[in-house]
Amino acid sequence: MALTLVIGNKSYSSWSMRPWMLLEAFGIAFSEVVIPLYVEGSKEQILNYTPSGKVPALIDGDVTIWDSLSICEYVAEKFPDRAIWPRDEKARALARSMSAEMHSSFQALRQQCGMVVHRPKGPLDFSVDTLADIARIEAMWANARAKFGQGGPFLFGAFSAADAMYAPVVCRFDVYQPKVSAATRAYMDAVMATPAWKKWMAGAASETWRIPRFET
Ligand SMILES: N[C@@H](CCC(=O)N[C@@H](CS)C(=O)NCC(=O)O)C(=O)O
Repeated sequence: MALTLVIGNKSYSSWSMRPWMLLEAFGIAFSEVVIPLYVEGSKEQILNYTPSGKVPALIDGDVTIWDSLSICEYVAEKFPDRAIWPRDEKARALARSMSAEMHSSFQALRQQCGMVVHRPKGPLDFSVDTLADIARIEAMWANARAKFGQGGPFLFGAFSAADAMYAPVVCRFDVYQPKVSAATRAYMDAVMATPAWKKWMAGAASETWRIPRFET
């Protein structure tokens, strides 16, 4: 049975981008349903697919999985032949910790620098809390790369679920242009060079919907 991923606008929906990038990067076949968010009828449309009332959701036959991180876990279990999480136990533990931290943290960055892929590039007056989030993320990325990044340009060498979880942060850093280290920039460039990234951005560019309150 084919997988279906229900997502929001590619221009704004950072949570949708995560499992979408994962499926694409690993060449896992799926069809997508895009629901324009925050317009009349959006919620009802989402509720037709998932009781959470939020995207993303993955439909696999009669199984519905919602919430970005649990979708990554489901995909990892369903495709054990792919290294969705790093194969090394210690690397995997770190990848999961970093992904969980992404999922539960960085409210300041998320609030001040919403993902708006077409926003003209340039910095804001970043708050102290946003700068602390950025510093924490850079430190985590550097640590993962130093310990486990030898085999490639991604956090754990080869692309993994951790990179998918941080892809919208790469977008935010690229769009809002905080000062980052050369190593951070090199990692961002590697993510932005993936076919999955380019395909997501091409999809976003073809969208006509705009959510005025997200435009900064
Ligand atoms: N913790 C959830 C967050 C999901 C979420 O907040 N999705 C937003 C879009 S990025 C949404 O569905 N908003 C529509 C709404 O709340 O009506 C996840 O990781 O998937």
